[in-house]
Amino acid sequence: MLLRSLLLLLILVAVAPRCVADDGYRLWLKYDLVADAGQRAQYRSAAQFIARNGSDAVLKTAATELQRGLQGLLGQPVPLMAKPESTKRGIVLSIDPSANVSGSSANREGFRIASQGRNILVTGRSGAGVLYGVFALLRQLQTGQVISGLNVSSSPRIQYRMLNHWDNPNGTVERGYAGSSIWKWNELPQRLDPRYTDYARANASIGINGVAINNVNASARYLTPEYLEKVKALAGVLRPYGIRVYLSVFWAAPKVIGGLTTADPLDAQVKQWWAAKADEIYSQIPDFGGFLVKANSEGEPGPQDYGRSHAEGANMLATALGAHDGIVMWRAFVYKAGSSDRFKQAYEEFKPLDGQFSPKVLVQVKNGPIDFQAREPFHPLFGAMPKTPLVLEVQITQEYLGMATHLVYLAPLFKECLNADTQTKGPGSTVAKVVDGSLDQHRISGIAGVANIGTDRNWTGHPMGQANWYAFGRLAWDYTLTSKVIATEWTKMTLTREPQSVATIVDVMEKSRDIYVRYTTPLGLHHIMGQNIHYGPEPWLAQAGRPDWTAVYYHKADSAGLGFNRTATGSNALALYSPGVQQAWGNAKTCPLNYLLWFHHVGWQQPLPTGRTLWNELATRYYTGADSVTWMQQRWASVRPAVDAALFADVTARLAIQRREALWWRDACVLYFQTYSKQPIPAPFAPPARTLAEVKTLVDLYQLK
Ligand code: BDP
Repeated sequence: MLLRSLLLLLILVAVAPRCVADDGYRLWLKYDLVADAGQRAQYRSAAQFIARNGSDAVLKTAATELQRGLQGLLGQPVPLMAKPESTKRGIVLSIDPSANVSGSSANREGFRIASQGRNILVTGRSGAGVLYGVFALLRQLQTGQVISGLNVSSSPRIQYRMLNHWDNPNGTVERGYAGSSIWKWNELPQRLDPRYTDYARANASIGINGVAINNVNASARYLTPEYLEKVKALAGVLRPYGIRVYLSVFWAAPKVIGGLTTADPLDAQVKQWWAAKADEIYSQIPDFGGFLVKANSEGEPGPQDYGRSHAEGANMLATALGAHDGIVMWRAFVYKAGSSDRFKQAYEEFKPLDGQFSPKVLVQVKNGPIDFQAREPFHPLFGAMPKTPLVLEVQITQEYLGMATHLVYLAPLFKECLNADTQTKGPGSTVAKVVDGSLDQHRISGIAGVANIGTDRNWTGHPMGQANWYAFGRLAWDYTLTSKVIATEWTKMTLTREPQSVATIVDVMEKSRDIYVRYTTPLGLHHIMGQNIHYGPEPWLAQAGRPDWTAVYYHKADSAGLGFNRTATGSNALALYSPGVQQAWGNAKTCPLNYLLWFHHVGWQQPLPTGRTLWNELATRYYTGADSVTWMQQRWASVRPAVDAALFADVTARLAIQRREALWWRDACVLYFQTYSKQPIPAPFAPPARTLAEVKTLVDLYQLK
C-alpha cells in the first residue's frame, strides 16, 4: 500500500510540470525541452560539456546559467569542466579583454561566439561580456536557430542601460500596475528573496547593467545606514549578473536625515555631507553606480530653492562622488507652474546650462516634451545640448498606455523616438546618435526605462507587458534591431514556436501601439486622459491644481477647430527644433498627421491629405481604432491551440477589457469633441448609443473614485 502510494506520488511529481499552467514567472527564460527531436540531437551533440576558463564571479554566473539553460532545452545535464575535453564537442567560456568584437575598443561588455574546431567559443571582454554571449547563444537555441558554424560578435551601443524603479519604502510602486514592489525592505538584509536572483537573470539576459531601485520622488530613508545595509545586500545579489545598483536621492536629505539647516549645494557643510555619504556608500557597495535625481520638479526640492542652477546641484553631487566610479543622472523633467506652454519648459531651463555640467553628469530626458504620452514628438533637448551626454528616459510601465489591461507593444514607440532625426548636425542626427554619444563624441552614454515590474507572479501584470521589458533591454543594447525581430524573439521564447501563431502574435504586437493611439489620442491629441490616475478619457477636464494638468489646456477645442498652435502664431514651441524639423512640422497642410494637433489648431472642416475633413478623420480614427481591438481579439483567438491555456485565457480576458475601454475612449472623445464641431458622426459609423453625460459617469466607475 505504502509502496503504491509512493509510486503514485512519484508519477504525479514527474508529470506535474506539464499539468501546471504557465504562470509566466519564467518570463522568456523558460528553457523548455526543444520539441524537434532532430534539432535537439544537433544541439546535444554540439554541447556535450561546458568549459570555463577562469573564476571571475560573472563568468561563473555565465557557466551556471548555460548549464541551467542546456539542461532544460536538451533535457539532459551538461557537465562543467575545468578545460575542454579533447574527444568531445562542447562550449568554452573565456574572458579576453582584447577579444575582437564589434563596436568601440573601450567597450568591455562585448562578446564573440565562434566555432573553433569541435567547440563553440564564447569569448567576452569581461565576465559580463561572456554572460551576454551565453544568453545570446541560449537565445539561438530557444528560437530554434542553427548553432554550428556560428561567428557573431556584438557589443552594446549604449553604456549605461538602466531600469528605473519607481518603488517606495512602503512597498508601493508609483505608476506600477503589477502588484507591489519586489524589494522587501522589511526582510532585508537578512532574507534574500529568490525572486531577486530571477530578476537579475532576466535583466542580464537582455543586457541591463544598472538599476535605480527607488522612486525618483525619493525618500531620504534610502541614505540612512539602516537602509544602506539593505541596499548592499541587494547589490550583492545583482553583482554576479553584471548589474550595478543606483539610488534616487532626495535633494533635501542633508536636512531631513543629516541634521543640517540647509541643502544649498554651495554650502560647505552640505558638500561635506554628500561627500561623506558617498564614501559611506562606497565602503559598503564598492561598485555602486551613482545617483539619479529629480529636483525642482513637481514639488520636489532642489538647488533652485537656494537660487542655484541644476548644473550647480548636479556638479556638487558629482564632486561628492569624487574618485569613485559613479555618475549622476540629473533629470530634465521640469515644468514650472504658469509657463505659457509646458512643452518648452525643460528646454528653457536646461539648454542654457549646456557646457556647465561636470564630466560625471548625464542629463536624463524623457522621450517627449510633455510626459510619456502614447505618441509625442521627440524632446527638443535632443540635439540641443551637444556638450552634455543625454540619457533617454522611456516609460516601460504603461501609465498612459492602458496600464495592465491594454495590450500595447512599446518597441515601435521607443524606436520612433530613437530613429527621429533631430537634424541638428545635418540629416541623420538621430536621437539614437545623440544618446549613444556618437553624434557629439561623448565618452559616456545612457538609456533608462521606467520599470513595469512588480510582485505579480508574472512580473508585469499583463502577460504581454513582459515583451516591453524585454524590448527595452534589447534596444538599449542595439537600437538598430527592428521591433519585429524583437517581438519574434520574445514570442518564440515566451509563448509559442508554432510558426503561424508566432506570425499572428507578432503582427498584433506590431500594430498594437498605433491602434492604441487611434482610439485614445489620434492625430496628435495628447494629455486628455483621466486626472491623477491617468487612465481612461477625460477630455472635458478643465479644472485641476494647475492649468497644465487639465485636458483643455492641451487640446484647445473650440468652435473653430482643435489642437495646440505651437507655430510662430501660437506658443512657438516649434522654434525649439532645428530648421529642417520646423519645416517638416510647421505647415498644417504638410505636417505628418501623427503630429498635426501637437503643433496646429486645425479647423473642423479643414480637408486632410486622407480626403476627409479633420472632424471626419478624427471620428474615423476613433471608430476604426476601437474596431481594431476586435481584430486583435480575433487574431488572438486563432492562436489558442498554440499557447498555454491559462495564459491564453488571461490575455483573452484582458483584450475584452481593452475592447470595452476602447469604446469608452471612442464614445467619450467623439461625443465631447462633437459639442464643438457640431458635425454628425460620419458614415458608415453609427453614433454612440450612450450620451456624453452617461459616458462621463464611467470615469467614476472605472477609476474607482
Ligand atoms: C509622471 C508621473 C509621476 C512621476 C513623473 C516623473 O505621473 O508619477 O513622478 O512622471 O517622471 O508621468 O517624475
